[in-house]
Amino acid sequence: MSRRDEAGEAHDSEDGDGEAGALGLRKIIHVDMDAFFASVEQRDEPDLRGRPVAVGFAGERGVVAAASYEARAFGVRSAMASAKALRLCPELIFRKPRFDVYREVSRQIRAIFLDYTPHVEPLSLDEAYLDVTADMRGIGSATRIAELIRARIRAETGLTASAGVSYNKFIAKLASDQNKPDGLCVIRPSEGAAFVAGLPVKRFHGVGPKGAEKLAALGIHTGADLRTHDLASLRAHCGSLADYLYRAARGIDLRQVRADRPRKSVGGERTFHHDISSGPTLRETLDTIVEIVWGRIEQARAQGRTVTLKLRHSDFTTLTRARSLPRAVADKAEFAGLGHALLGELLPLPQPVRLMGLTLSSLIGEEPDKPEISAAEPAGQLSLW
Ligand code: TTP
Ligand code: MG
Ligand code: MG
Repeated sequence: MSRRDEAGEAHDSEDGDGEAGALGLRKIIHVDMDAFFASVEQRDEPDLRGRPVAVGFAGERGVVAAASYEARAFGVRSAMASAKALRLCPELIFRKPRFDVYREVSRQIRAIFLDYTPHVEPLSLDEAYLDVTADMRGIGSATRIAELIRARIRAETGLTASAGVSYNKFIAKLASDQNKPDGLCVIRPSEGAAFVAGLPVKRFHGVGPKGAEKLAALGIHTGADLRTHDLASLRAHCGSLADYLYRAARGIDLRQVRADRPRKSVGGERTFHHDISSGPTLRETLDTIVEIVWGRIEQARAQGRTVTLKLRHSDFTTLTRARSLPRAVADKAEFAGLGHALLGELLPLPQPVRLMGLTLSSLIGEEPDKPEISAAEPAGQLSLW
C-alpha cells in the first residue's frame, strides 16, 4: 500500500529541451494533403480526374467541404455555399463525403510519419506537425525527410501531399501552403522574418476571417504591418492572440510539437456546488463517481493496479490517498471497495471539501513515462536543411 499527502497537484513537467529548443529553433515539418477529400474521390473514380470536383452536398443549403484544384481555378473554395460554387463553375461535379475512406488514408499517413519521428502532432485528418530535430533514422536533412515522406505518401496512398520545412510550427505550416499542390517549401532560420513579413495575416494559423477583419481595421494586412505594432497595442486589440501574433510577426514560435501521449490513468472528479463535510454525503458522491469512472474504464478496456482518491478542501489544498494491488483491480465492486476504504481513512474530515476524484492508474501494458524530447538529445543535430 502506498500513501501520499500533497498540497496541490502534480503537473506535467515541461519537456527538457536544448538551447536551440529554448530559442524556438527546431526542425519542424508540416505535411498537408492536397485538396484532400476531393483528391480521394478523384483517385477512386478515375473519370473525375482532371475535372472540377466538389465534395459536399449540392442542394440549396449545401456547402463545399473540399474543391479539386480544377474547381479552384473557377474560384470554388471550401466552406462556400454549393449554389454559389455552381454559379462560378456550372460543370462542377459533386460527390458526397466518404469519411471512412478519409479516416483510413489519415491512418496510413500517420503510420508513415511515425516511421521518421515519434513526435507527430495531427492537426486534422489531412495534416500534422512533425519534429524531426533528432533525425532518428540518420537521413541527414529535414528537407530530405520531407521529400521521403511525400514520396511514400504518393506510393502508398496514390495521393499527393505538400510539405513545409522550417524551424518552428508557425512557419512550417505557412510553408506547406506556399507551393501547393504537390509542393515543398523550406524556410531557413535566416529567412523566417522576411518570409512572414511578406504574407497576408489572414494566412496565419489562428487568424480566422473575423480576426483578419479586426486586424485590417487597424491597418494590419501583412506580417510587415503587424510588426510595426508593439505588444501593448496588440494586447489591447487582439486579446489572447496578442502574444502569439507579436512573436509570429518576428518569425518566432515557441510552441512544441505535442504528440499524443499514451494514456496513463482513467479517472473522473466532481466539484460540489457547496462544500461538503458529511461522511454519508461523501460516500454517496463516491458511488456516483465510481459509476462514471468504471464506465470509462470499461470503455477504454483499461486494467490497472492503483486506485487513487483525491479530495480538495475549500482552501484548495489537495489530499490524495492511493492503494496498489499486486494485480489489476478485478471489477467495479472491488474498485468501489478500494475507493471507500481510502475515504474511510480520511473521515472525519478536518475541513469541508469542494472536489472529490477517483482514478485508476498503474495501467497494465503502458510504457513508463518519458518526456517527448529528452534533455540529453542534442537539438539541432541536423546541420543541413
Ligand atoms: P484543408 O487541408 O484545409 O484543405 P484541402 O486538403 O481540401 O486543400 P489544400 O490542398 O488547400 O490543403 O482541409 C482538409 C479537408 O478537410 C478538406 O479536403 C475537406 C475538409 N474541410 C471541410 O470539410 N471544411 C472546410 O471548411 C475545410 C477548410 C476543410
Ligand atoms: Mg489539405
Ligand atoms: Mg489541412
